[in-house]
Order: sequence, then structure tokens, then C-alpha cells
Amino acid sequence: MRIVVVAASWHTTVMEGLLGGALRALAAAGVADPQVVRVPGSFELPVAAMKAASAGADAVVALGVVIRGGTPHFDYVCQAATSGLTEVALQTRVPVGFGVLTCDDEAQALARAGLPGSTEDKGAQAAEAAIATVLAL
Ligand code: DLZ
Repeated sequence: MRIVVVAASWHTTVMEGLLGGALRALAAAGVADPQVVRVPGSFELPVAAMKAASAGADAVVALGVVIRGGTPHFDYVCQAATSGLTEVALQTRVPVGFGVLTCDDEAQALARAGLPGSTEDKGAQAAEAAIATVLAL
């Protein structure tokens, strides 16, 4: 299975957790050497996902962290990432695992990052969902 992980770069510690979780889940499923593409922010995830899906990936795993600030920017980045990734999956028919955290603060993000002390591992869940969807279709 050809899997491409597209990962934003904002919020370094949380992103390391998400990426680590996704890579662990892919390895556990037998995907030994997935391609990892880093982009600046979550806004850039859809174009990277589209490029990977159009180039023959069986699935894409999209990872990012958006944390609410004092301006409406949060809503625009979340909306762009969510609708853009949905459009990629529907237009290309390539499953996209959605591992973009949209959180009110860093504590919420860390709790979901798959790091020591986290209660959830959203990177692994996104990778598992992408693989399960490939197998289901
Ligand atoms: C500009 C911005 C802001 C304010 N916050 C985040 C964030 O919390 N998470 C994230 O992934 N990216 C953020 N960005 C960057 C945008 O996604 C994008 O990279 C820039 O607007 C440049 O296109």
C-alpha cells in the first residue's frame, strides 16, 4: 500500500506526537516506508494531499494542529483544511485520513497527540482510518 503522510509544521511538539503515532500505526499495519511530506501550515495540507493522491498514492494521512488564537484566523484555517481535504478525497476517490487537531489551547492538543501523558493518539487513529478505508473500498 502506497501511503503518503502530509504534515504541517506549526506546534512542533504536538506535531512530533501526531507524526510518531501515524508512523507507528502504519508500521503496525505493514506499511514500512511511507513518504512524509512536510508543509508550513494546515492551510497547505489540501494541496499537498491533492498532489499525493493525483500521483498514485492509495491513501493520504493528513496531520496538523490548529490552536485558537485571538482572531478569526483559526476558523479560516480549520475551514480551509477540513473542506480542502474532503474535496481531495471526493475528487480523487483516494481516502484521506483526517488527523488535524482543532483545539482551544495547547493542553487540549497535547492530550490528543499520542505523546507520553496523552489520553488519545489522533495521528495513529488517522492512519488506521485511512488504511481501513482503502481496504473497505
Ligand atoms: C497563520 C497560522 C496561524 C495563526 N495558526 C496556525 C495554526 O495554529 N496551525 C497551523 O497549522 N497553521 C497556522 N497558521 C499557518 C497557516 O496554516 C498557513 O501556513 C499560513 O497562513 C500561510 O499560508
